[in-house]
Amino acid sequence: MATQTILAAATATPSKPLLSSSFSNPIPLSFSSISYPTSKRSSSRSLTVVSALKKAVAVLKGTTTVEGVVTLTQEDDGPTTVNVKISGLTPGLHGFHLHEFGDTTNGCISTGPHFNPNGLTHGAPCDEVRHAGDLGNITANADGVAEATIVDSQIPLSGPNAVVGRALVVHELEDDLGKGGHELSLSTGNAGGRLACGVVGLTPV
Ligand SMILES: [Cu+2]
Ligand SMILES: [Zn+2]
Repeated sequence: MATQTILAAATATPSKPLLSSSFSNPIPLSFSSISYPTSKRSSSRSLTVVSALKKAVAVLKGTTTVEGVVTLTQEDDGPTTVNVKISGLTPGLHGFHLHEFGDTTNGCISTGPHFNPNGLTHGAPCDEVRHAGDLGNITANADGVAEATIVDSQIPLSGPNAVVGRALVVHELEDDLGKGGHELSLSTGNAGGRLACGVVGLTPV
């Protein structure tokens, strides 16, 4: 049926057959050439609606009892909201980052360094100089459960710096946010071992 439609369009408007078919919609095709600007506008609008809300999830696991689920949502080109719930931690602060690779073939080690598309040094989420993946610390309560909502503009779910396919990692120790004076402060925040990690994947909205 689509083939017949395109042939009909080509016959009806031989001057612009490709454009007419590109923006074709259920409107009768004899209208295509005269209603072309309208068709184009409605086509753009429908694409915007489709991409308005994006959602992703990471299921964090490791070699210990630490585990969790993290969801990420982004509306249009706005900031990404990260909802974290991780259990099995020691009470207190734990570094929490978006690492470069969604590769767990060698456990959390193979997720690589912090996601750093701008080539900067490690910092706090509120710093201008930071890795895009620097999400700071999450705090576990006396039961070892950390729940947090993080809103961040450097971890989009689409576009050139999209984090889908990369990994979230929770660490053994507190992230010093680049200010600890340790040799690892400006690369990892000296946050210690990687307790659990999970690859960020798209999920239904
Ligand atoms: Cu990390
Ligand atoms: Zn970092």
